[in-house]
Amino acid sequence: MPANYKLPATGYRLKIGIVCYPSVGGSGIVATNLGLELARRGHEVHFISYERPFRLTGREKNIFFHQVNINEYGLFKYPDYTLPLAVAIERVQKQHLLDVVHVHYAVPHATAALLARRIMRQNRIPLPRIVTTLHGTDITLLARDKNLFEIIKYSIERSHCVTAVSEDLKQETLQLLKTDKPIEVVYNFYTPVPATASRDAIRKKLKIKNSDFLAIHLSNLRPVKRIPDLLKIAGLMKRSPSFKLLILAGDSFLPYRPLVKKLRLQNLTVKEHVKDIQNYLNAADAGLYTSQTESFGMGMLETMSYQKPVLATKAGGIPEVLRQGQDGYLLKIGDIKGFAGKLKLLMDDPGLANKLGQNAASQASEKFSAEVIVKQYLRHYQNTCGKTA
Ligand code: GMT
Repeated sequence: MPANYKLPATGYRLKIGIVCYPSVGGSGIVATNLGLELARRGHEVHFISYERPFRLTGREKNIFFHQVNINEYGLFKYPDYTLPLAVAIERVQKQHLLDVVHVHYAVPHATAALLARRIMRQNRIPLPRIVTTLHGTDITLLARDKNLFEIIKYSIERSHCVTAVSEDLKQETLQLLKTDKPIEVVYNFYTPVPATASRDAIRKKLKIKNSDFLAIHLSNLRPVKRIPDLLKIAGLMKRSPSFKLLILAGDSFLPYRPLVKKLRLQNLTVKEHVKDIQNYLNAADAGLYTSQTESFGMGMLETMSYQKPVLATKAGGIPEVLRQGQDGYLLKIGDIKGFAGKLKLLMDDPGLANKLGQNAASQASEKFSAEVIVKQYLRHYQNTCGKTA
């Protein structure tokens, strides 16, 4: 570690580049919050992306944003992002001499960072270390694509440090890529934001009673979330008139409208692109997640942070986040009746729902807080930088 990074009180002041998708699901949120937490601890953070992550105002101390400019040349059928990103990383390195470039997603981010490093070497610029965090989709979906497999494996194996957001994702990566690359598990973290609207005010807005039982789901509605299962559960719950389901959709709900009509659902409210999710989580009674797979499950963690019990599928890394019978219940994928049964159980026993919700919030703050997780990333950065290139 170069001597000039040592600060008397806070230890090393690292210069960290963060490459992420600014607004895609949980990974963008985790990367942005990580940058904010690092900056708060005195490190210098440089975000490199095609857009400023939406949670950044541009006025935060120790945070810089570098935009990747993409040109669409008529000559090429498809615009390319990897090459301008590599050039942007090289440019930032030349100006700021980063210690670490932390990329979220192997492709195209780690690939671009590795390419940038080749250019830096050629240009005799000091080299940063590459830390790659796997969030799931790059393995569970993209690595199964034979057109991408080799580049994903290469980008992971050539990174100086690789982290995965759950043990399940780590194991899946090792098996699928047939690699013995060391992978560190660093879970996601979430810091709850205080609600700015009361439970009553939100319920009034949703046109539901205070006594209604409100289950909440938040996601980008990708097929992997099994939204039809969610709707079928709401269909079974028509027997309990006080049951209501709220979906906070990160994408258009339109494709699911025909099923809503077919099931004649009157107990469903959908809100698209909500920014103040904390107000809705605060006003809910439980979380409902029916995913086919989930490397971690940020929506679940967010729900748990607001003291709500969660019902979710026993899939991927979810059991590492949600403890069966303690924070809520884990059910088989597609077990519509099972989900409805557990919802009924929580509705009939508010004491139980409350206890599970309290446990969920403790689990969220003890295992998945910024306090716990940011330290782990810093340790990996420092270990990685300590080694010679
Ligand atoms: O799930 C998605 O569709 C989005 C994707 C993302 O890039 O945010 O989510 C993945 O990363 C999240 C953050 O680490 C995890 O919480 C999600 O479980 C993971 N999604 C899947 O594995 C399907």
